[in-house]
Amino acid sequence: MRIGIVCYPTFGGSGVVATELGKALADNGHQVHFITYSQPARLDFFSENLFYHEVSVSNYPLFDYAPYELALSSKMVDVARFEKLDILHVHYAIPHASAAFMAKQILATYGIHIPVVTTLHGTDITLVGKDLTYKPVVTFSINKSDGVTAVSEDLKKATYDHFDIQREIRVIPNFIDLQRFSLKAKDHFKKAIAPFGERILVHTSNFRKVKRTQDVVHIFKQILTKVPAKLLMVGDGPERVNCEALCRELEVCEHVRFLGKQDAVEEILSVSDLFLMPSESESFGLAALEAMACKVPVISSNTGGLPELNVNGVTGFLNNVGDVDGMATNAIYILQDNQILQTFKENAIKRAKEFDLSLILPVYEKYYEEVIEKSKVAI
Ligand code: GMT
Repeated sequence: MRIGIVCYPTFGGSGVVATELGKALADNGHQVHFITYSQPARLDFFSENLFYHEVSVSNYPLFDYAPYELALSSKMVDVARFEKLDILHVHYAIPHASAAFMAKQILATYGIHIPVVTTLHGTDITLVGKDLTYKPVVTFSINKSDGVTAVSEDLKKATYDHFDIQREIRVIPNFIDLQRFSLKAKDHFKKAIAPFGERILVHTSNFRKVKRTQDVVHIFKQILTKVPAKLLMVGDGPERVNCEALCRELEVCEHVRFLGKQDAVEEILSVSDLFLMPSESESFGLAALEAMACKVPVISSNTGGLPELNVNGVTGFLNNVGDVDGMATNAIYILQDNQILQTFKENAIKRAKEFDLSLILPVYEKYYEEVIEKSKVAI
């Protein structure tokens, strides 16, 4: 199959899922064409089946806002025509689904009919998408896609709850390449962070408000009263500066390290004991799955799709959003006892195996085939 993938090229979850999916499809013999405004963060190697087409937006003094969506549609038309794509798969509805709709209409004038699959990832529905600024366009472009997937049952439900959607949405969860994530922990790295065998807690995100990163620091402060520990904060974003200030205020700086954006997150996770994800909303929680794949149990909020991944009392614990005390109590329970920690670690990896790439890739492939077949009938 010749597949066009449109996504955000950044470290965000939707971009990671799109890139890992494209790489896996290419490994499986498909020709994959990425269409984005810069090289996706994880598209870092050469493969004969992988292609990257950059969308460049030409500016003009008249534009306060350069029309990215038009440039994207034009690029989709160009790539679809000349690379003879069979399907376009867009990740994150805004603005990719409406740009794909536009491209599809233009392609039809050349007698080319290409089905579009839209994958809903999270805030494109739960936060940004339902804002009235975008809602009519998001609703329209979801209804007009030839296939729509959501990364959890909860996100599917939220889409039906918030938008007037007349079509089927298929749930295909996030996945993990367990081979990449089953690393042996680097002892020297662990020793450098926790020289006296302290427990290592970790949080990875893009430090947006929705991640409630300050809760991470509050939880950690409480953990420190019972368990010697260190906290690794991985990633960057608008909330980082507030978290750093909070660390100073709570006098925990000597135990916290802000590592910024990291490519090899698996190396950090593999030395960690517990992952903290107190998000306000989380459609799936790919970062938590990555932690679990490295044998790291998860303390998370019980919002969105997280209960579909993190099993309460088995792979970690789930608490209400903002229940810092509850999260700290559960974290201490796991960390205080070696045997309990070990059991949670084993459970975490066992659960992660249910989301292995080898299980989810064929689901996407079958879905593409199904959508292509259906759209042939519709022509
Ligand atoms: O919706 C977002 O915040 C953006 C998106 C991203 O690109 O970072 O994250 C979402 O997609 C991930 C991949 O499907 C999910 O694992 C995340 O849970 C989800 N984030 C939220 O729902 C906040």
